[in-house]
Amino acid sequence: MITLYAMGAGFGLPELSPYVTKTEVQLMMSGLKHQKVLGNRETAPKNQLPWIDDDGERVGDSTFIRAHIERKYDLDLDAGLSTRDRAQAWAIERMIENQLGWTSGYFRFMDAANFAKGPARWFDGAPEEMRETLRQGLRDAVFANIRAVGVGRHSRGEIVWLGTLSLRALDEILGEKPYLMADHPTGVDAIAFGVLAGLLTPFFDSPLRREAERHDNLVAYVERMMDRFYPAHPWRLREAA
Ligand SMILES: N[C@@H](CCC(=O)N[C@@H](CS)C(=O)NCC(=O)O)C(=O)O
Repeated sequence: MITLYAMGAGFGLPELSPYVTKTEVQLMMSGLKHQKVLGNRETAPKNQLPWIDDDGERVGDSTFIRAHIERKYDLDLDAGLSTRDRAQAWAIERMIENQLGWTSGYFRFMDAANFAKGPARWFDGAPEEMRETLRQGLRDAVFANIRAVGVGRHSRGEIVWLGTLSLRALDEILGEKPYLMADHPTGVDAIAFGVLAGLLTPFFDSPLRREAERHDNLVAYVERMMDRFYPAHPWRLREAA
């Protein structure tokens, strides 16, 4: 039995973390029996979520988790894709994780209003005298990471511009197709969905969310993935339809 260690639902999303979403969706795609529990970074093999415990085998990082389940259970989440399509899927995934995800994260953590209504609330249960220090510590740590990858060195407007380029690229790649690489979801759709849903959730306002909302095909794509993998989740786009 596989146990997925996750952040859990929140911010209008079925799962707070785009990377946990990626693994959860890929586990659903695989058809493997699994359970999801709340995890803790301190006890995770790579000090990040997601990680899985597969019958005592601990695997950290969404990409290594996918490789593990594909190898161990003889699965291929990109079945039917050509070698060239697989190469493109890998490049798209790297763009989403290494660039778009950070620009999205910037507005979740560095925008004061978004931080206050979102991540800051994780410390509501901490002793009052420690609360602000813990909140500031999280914000500083996330900003150090965003700066280390380069995105945090740019102005807010430049970060919107960078994220917009990735959104335009995804719009072009998806076009009128139902999923990024095929007429059914493949591995890369899991992270594309996770990051785009995190950007489009109405819980947070940001200039990048408004950019994403301009792309009708990406908005419909998130709704399609939500319908397929989280049909019970009250996603606002479903309500509006
Ligand atoms: N490369 C990792 C990224 C995972 C990741 O960034 N997880 C975040 C939650 S969304 C986390 O645990 N961050 C805590 C930290 O970096 O200290 C993966 O693909 O799993």
